Amino acid sequence: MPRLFDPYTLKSVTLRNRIAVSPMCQYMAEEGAVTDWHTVHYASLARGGAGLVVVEATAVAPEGRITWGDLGLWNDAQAEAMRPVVAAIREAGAVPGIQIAHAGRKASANRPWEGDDHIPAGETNSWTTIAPSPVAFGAGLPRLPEEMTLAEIARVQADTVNAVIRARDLGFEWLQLHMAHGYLAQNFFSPHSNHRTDSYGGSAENRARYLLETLIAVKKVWPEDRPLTIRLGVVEFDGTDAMLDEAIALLRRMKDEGLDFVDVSLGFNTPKANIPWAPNFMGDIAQQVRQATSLPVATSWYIAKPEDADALVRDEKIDLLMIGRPLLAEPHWPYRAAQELGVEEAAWATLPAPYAHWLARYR
Ligand code: 536
Repeated sequence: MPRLFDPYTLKSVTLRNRIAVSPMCQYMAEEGAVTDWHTVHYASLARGGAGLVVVEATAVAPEGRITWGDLGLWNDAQAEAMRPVVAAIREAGAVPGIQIAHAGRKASANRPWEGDDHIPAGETNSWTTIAPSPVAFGAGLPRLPEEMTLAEIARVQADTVNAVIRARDLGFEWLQLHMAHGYLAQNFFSPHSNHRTDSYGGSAENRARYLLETLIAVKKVWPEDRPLTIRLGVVEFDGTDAMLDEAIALLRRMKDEGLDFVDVSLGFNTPKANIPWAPNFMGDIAQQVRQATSLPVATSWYIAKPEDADALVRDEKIDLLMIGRPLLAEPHWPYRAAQELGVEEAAWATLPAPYAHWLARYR
């Protein structure tokens, strides 16, 4: 029976435990580049003891940023600025991962604590948004995106490959392509946002084309021995259940093309969703995806109690826990979790020596 504090190996990568820091946007970048904020933030999370730290959504192109404060990897200066983050994560004993993203029709917004809404056209930090179809998200994000031409689709896919090359050369060992949360890939996948009549729209197969093609293109440049993963929105909670079946069919195709792992998440692609927020509510959905695809999975969302997290791993509903917000409150959540679960040795292994030495001595 696997447990939360057992190591986890995928391809040539071994994590010291099953706890992964979920990618969490900080919106603190300058021109897409890492600032001191990020280096301290990621060092702190890695020192907290997780096995894997996935750096937040990092845009493949300027118009693919959610806000002006998003990280990017569309130029070499951004890659250079990212180096200390990779080093800090590795130095703390965690594996450095990164989420590569394009925000599609949700781009050009204010930072969440400054409104979280679209910045009106013409104002500072506002830019033209692009998506599969000229359909706005709706409440809060009303901007009409421009419909992408076939050339623009190819351009964003090329940008994605170039960002992945930069991530690879920086030494990131775990790649997550962001295909969830109402951003560009999810815009293609969902009939809420994809009304195209060409080969990228219509049938489920056509709506999946952008995602599958992007994975195949990325596979060509991402090293064979490092995990190639995606975060996919598999449920929308919009009153229909077509999406989960379509997601499973897509994941099976992707597995044949070299996908190693899926982080099971939500669509967040319509404001009309009715999400049943509750502790562990994604666990059974993750397990369903795991069983139907035979891919290893992670999930997230309202999993904050160590015993719940350990149970999800023990019951083989998930292979890895992607934990986000509880770590903002308590970066050393893994240490507390190991203590609560009675895994004494693992608890000490989560801590850097200058902390562990003194905590072990004065108890
Ligand atoms: C989803 N979010 C996901 C983001 C950025 C902002 C918020 C992403 O994938 N880049 C979310 C929904 C509800 C609560 C917390 C987070």
